[in-house]
Amino acid sequence: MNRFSRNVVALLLLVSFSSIVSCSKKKDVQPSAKSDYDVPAAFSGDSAYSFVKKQVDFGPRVPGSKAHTQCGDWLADKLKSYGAEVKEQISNVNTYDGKSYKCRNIMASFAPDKKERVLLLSHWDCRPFSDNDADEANWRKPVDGANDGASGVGVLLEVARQLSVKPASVGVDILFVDVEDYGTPQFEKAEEYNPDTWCIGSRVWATEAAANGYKARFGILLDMVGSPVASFPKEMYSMEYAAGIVDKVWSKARRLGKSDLFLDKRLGGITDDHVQINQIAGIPTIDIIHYSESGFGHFWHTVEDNMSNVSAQTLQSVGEVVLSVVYDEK
Ligand code: AHN
Ligand code: ZN
Repeated sequence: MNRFSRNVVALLLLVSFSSIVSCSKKKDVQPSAKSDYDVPAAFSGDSAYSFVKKQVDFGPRVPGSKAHTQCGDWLADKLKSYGAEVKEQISNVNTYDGKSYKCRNIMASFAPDKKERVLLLSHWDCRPFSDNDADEANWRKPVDGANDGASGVGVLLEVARQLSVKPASVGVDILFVDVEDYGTPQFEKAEEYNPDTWCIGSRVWATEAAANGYKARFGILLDMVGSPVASFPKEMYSMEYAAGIVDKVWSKARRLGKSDLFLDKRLGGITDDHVQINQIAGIPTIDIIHYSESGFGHFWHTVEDNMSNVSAQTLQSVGEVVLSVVYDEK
């Protein structure tokens, strides 16, 4: 073969190879029609994972503990470092056991002067009890809260980092609420289930938001979004108060190929922070929360809620969906 024909063969190989590649690519990424596929926002699941681990490394962020104070300081500093205006709402609250704690809600505002806003939130405190543990000896130990608490916060810290690089068209408020997970433990047999013992920080925040006339187009709560075997059904209160937002987020997830996580299936209502935001502040807010007919996962409210039950891939998927929804708001 002379040099010319060698070049022709090489060129032909290149052309046919790239057409194979582009052909298989099209098959992989296009579920049906061309317009049915969205490009996801840039988001690093590894970065989110490192933010989850950082929180867990402080120790259980139980109200009143040193780990709680240290982690709260770190969260506020981190949000400031991304250029957000950070405000803290400190109040004294009483838990089911009659104890009093300093409740510390932390809110970061991106583009605080914009009228059109989106609210993203997670709880950052840890449950002081592992009352769902099979071993009774663990019931009064706090959870590490890798999935229950740290996962949502980790995703939202990475959202904040991305917003510092590429701002959204609308203003974005990232809210970390405190004292969500101090609800009456199962071992307090005398106590009736009382939903008011949960979600104390978000109730404080929503009450002040209502008084101050705070407005946002919608809110998205992230709760337990890190499990390697996560599934997010359409939660009942989210459907009741904000069906259009559920549709917006689940449609985005479908167009990003994440329907294995964001299930097209309705399931029962969960007592969670979004209920407070809906009922008290009147902001249509949904809950992206991992649960199924069998509960919140085998590690939920046990000493197993640690980094071994957090996946960078799940964090990546949730972050891509949420941030892509935010960037779509004009
Ligand atoms: C109850 O179990 C009552 N609510 C679930 C909300 C929750 C607890 N999220 C995290 N921990
Ligand atoms: Zn919990």
